[in-house]
Amino acid sequence: MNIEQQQLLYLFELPQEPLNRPRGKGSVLFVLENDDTPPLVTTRIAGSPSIKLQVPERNDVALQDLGTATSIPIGSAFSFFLASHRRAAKDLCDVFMKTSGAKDLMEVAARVHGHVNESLFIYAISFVILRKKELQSVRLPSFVEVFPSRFVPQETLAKAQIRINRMDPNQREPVIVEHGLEFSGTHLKPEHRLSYWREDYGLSVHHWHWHLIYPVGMGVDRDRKGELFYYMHQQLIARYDLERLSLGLPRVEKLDNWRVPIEDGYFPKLTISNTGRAWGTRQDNTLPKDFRRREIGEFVDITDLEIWRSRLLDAIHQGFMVDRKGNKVPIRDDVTSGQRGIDILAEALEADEDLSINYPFYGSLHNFGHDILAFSHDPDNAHKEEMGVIGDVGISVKDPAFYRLHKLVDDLFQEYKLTQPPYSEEELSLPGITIEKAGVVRDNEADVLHTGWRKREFEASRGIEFSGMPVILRLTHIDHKPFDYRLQVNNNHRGTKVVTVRIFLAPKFNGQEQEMDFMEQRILWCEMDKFTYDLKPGKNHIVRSSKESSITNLEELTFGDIEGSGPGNSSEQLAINFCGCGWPQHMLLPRGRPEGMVFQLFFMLTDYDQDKVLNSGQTRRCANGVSFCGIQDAKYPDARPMGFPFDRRPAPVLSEMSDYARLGNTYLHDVTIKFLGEKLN
Ligand code: CUO
Repeated sequence: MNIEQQQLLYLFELPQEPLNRPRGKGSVLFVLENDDTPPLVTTRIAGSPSIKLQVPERNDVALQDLGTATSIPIGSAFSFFLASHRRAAKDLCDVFMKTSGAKDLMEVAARVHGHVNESLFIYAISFVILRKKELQSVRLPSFVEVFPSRFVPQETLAKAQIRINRMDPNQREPVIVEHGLEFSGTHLKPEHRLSYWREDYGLSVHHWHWHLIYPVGMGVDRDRKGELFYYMHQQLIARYDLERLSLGLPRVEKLDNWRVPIEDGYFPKLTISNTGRAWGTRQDNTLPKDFRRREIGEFVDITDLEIWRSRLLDAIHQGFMVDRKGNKVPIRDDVTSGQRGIDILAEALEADEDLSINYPFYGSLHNFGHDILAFSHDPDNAHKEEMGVIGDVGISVKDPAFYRLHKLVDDLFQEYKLTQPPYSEEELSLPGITIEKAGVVRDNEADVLHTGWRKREFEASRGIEFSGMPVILRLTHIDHKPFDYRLQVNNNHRGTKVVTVRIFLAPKFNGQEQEMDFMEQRILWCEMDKFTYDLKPGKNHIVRSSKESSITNLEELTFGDIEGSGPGNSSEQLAINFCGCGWPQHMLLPRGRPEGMVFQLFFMLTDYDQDKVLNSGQTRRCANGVSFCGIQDAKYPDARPMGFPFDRRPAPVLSEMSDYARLGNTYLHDVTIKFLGEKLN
């Protein structure tokens, strides 16, 4: 572990415990000069710390300099969907951003630790590490280990503590806590059959990390940020629908009527920031109400959401938005300079108050949508209840209502996309290049893929103090057997041709078991991979591993991995420039069915000369998840609209998938996905 990493890693450990408690399994101690917090009296941790991190008094870090950062109570929820909380985050990040180097940041952060909300603290320090060039080598430990209480019910964690209290004090064997498969409910309600997916640890971590890189209201204006908000969430909804169809459930329905009760409740049974404070719950058939939280300083009416949606639809159908000065700004995706229409629309819809073309007029439909749902059980604080998880940027994906809200958001984006001109045959084809054959191979078997359950372990005792005893979380999650894509491609040019290979997956049949038409299948195509390839003249055999996917992240790095003592192949992971963003690799495939479910793979080769963007030798910090996360400090690496070629309606001459498949540079192929449950090897 390098020195920068060592200085910052332990700020993530035990976020709610005073900093003068030992960390790193007793090997690390922050020594705060002139600190009056009483030292820890009882502990089972043997030996004395070998690493002492000295924290001098910092007169430049007075609490009054933190602005609104101290306004969020310690132990309560922190929501990036609330403007007042975003301001608090901005104020704290500004203080941290002024530091130079890991030691300086560690000292400042250590002085702030314990004075600000724990979730806000972890957010701000993560935000700064990801943005500072000099901290490039510092890795963030898994969110699961920092906040285990966001993933495992309080009752289960409390039982682990009771076991420890009754154990022989000399025992050093870790206590194992199992969690899954039923997660938050029983199968009595059909929606609970998908709990394993919504409550997957990797999905929450992905969503948390994505919003950390692409935040609103933080002065971050990254290349095509708005478009990526649309695309990443569109793909998330498509993948959710693939999972629903696998289970025989209907596709998710948009939440477009806020005046009727929301059928599905949600009871997370989790606590906030490892404290005893519980997340709010929502009963079945809760009627959304106007949001009136004086203590947070935020108010919004259902009518506001309706007005903003209507204004956004007007803009989409009229082809322009109106800026703060009353000027008409056209929204189109086929522009050669300036912002694409999808970017302008997304910044107004999400909404980023600084980047929205007209925040007072178009409002903040998506953010306040989260808030109204998060507080629907206690909109005016009459019961002093905490927000629901849908208010938390990490674990909002656990709540079924999240998908209904985001289906509404996606519906608006799709409405816009349908106004864009279809791609011509010329834009879709690539003369001289033919895919002869393409498919997948797993364990020497062609075109049959396997999914099932696996288990993954994390150290809960890195986030929660269990009297100094190690506690391991063993989480059950969906996974699949790795496989290879294989393509046989003919290059009829005389020289090498560089192409982009695009691979998508969609179900072949809809909920009524009918073969889907183009428009039904269009928004269900999930990106599986995208990479460049140098085609030599003549025949080419391309083999690509599913593990290399352009959308996925490698496995989560634990504290142990970063320290070099983890069970995984940490050296291999750390050798790669790893930023932790990306769809979880273990969720790359939809579940399929025990008897097998037919999906279609779509392969497409396009001209890299037209796809490439000029990044002028920028160093690539993150090697993974680029399709959903972009590249740090560089432009998004594909000039085409995100989701190409399925982001638009088809041209009349190419109205079915079979028309697409007749282009030489594309290939459509059936594949079966079998769910093996516990038998996945
Ligand atoms: Cu990711 Cu609503 O934007 O949760």
